[in-house]
Amino acid sequence: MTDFWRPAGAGVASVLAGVGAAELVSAFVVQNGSPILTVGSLVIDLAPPWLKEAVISVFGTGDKAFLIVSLAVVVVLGAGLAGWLESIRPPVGRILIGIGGAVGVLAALTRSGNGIVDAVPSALAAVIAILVLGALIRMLRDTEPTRVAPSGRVSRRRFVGTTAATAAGGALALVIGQAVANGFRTASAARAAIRLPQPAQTAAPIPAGASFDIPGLSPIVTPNADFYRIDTALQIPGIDPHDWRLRITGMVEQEVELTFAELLKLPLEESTTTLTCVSNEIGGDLIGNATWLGYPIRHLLARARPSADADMVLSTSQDGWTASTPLTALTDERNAILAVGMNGTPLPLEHGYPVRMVVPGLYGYVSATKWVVSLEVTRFDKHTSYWTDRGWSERGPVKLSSRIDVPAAGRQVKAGTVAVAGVAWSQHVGVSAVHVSVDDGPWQEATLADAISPDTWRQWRYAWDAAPGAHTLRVRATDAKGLVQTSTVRDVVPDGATGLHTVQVTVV
Ligand SMILES: Nc1nc2c(c(=O)[nH]1)N[C@H]1C(S)=C(S)[C@@H](COP(=O)(O)O)O[C@H]1N2
Ligand SMILES: [Mo]
Repeated sequence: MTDFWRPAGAGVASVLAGVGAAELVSAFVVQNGSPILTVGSLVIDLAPPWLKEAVISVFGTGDKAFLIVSLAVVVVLGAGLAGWLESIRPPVGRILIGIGGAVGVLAALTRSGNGIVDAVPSALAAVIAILVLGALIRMLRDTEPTRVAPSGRVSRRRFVGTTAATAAGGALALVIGQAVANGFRTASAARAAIRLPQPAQTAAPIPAGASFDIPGLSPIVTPNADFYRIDTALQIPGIDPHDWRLRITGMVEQEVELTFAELLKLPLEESTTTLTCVSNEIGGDLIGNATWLGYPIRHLLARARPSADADMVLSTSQDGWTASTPLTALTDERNAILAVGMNGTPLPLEHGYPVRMVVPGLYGYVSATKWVVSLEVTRFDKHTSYWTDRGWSERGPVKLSSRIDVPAAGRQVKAGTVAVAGVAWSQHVGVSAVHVSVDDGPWQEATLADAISPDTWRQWRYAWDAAPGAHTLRVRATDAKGLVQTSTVRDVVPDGATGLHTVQVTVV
């Protein structure tokens, strides 16, 4: 093949397809693995200071744009070269692309705070580009005349059309990926700049006696980084707080609209509340306890004045997820809040930044709307919500439950006194007792740590005199109203699991 432009075009189209797909994947899955920006950052790190200064003095604040454009030029030239080389000396073109991909992977792995996943988009870009280039060059070969097919087996026009379509698809994916990632970056930057106001009312202090010092026992307050995350969001909504609005509409006398700045000026209150997912299996870890900073929803609803026959509030997130919460749970004296802070920081993006709902006593699927933007006052017989449309119960009060954290299931422990410990919860009612049974023996009373409030879980411990052999430990909680946790085993669908957490351990 003596042609230059056609194979060079195939090279550029292949790389566009690869990079486009990778940008899309990085925006939706990895969050910060954009191959273009990763390599760009590496270039910034490696560039000698004189070059950086020269670029800044010429381009000023356009220095980043200059970097991206230069990078794009280098990539396009390299891709064209790879296409041409592939047409005259396969697989040299594909090897060149592989080297480009390796630079991306290396750049991703050497950024501080990055892990293996961050290298996935660059690797993916290279793999896709190599496959596409192989296919396009094969197609190009088939356009050449042979003895049996004097005008080639594939028309040139078809090759050009396929190459153009590949390039266009890649470019589109790249633009979409960048747009999505940009929203996320804007939100992250805005979050970093936020100073949360001092609470007008601080949380009930966490008593020193609320925590036992037992390795492996869940900390009484769950650090944000360890807090379970459950949502339907493939891409975490990137909301600029300047654009955020909450609208209260529906069966109200007065519609209410609130900006983020207005929300922060209201007297915010701190409260510690344990959040649980209805999908939490017995013994599961879809539960966490945090100190939230927020504004009581009941005050906002009082401004809106719901009509007397309303019984539900349909909350909607920016990405269209909905929850149906009993109106009374938002207007009674419990601490149902619009939260802006979590354990002393603005809400993490994945936990609903800038604003989410937290309602003590209800499972998340009927109450804890993250990225919340609207509250529609309505009726249960008029509207359903995301999970109630999918077979989950209309009402979702949290069920009394308990969990053994230590010893962990399957663990070997030394004979003698063994600390058995865990957590128990019945949000908005409170836990009054926990009992442990060894090998189906009598229920022994465990020691409870101090309660923070009825809205939070409670640690417990039991000193077990363990003899060698295989043993079964079981836990059972009693709530503040005297209800004893049931041993009846029920699945999480439709309104939360029941049963007793049981672990097997070996004592040696
Ligand atoms: N926007 C939105 N909010 C949501 C959800 C969701 O899918 N989308 N899931 C809910 C469910 S089922 C639970 S259990 C809690 C989990 O909150 P977390 O991820 O902060 O722990 O969020 C709730 N809020
Ligand atoms: Mo959930």
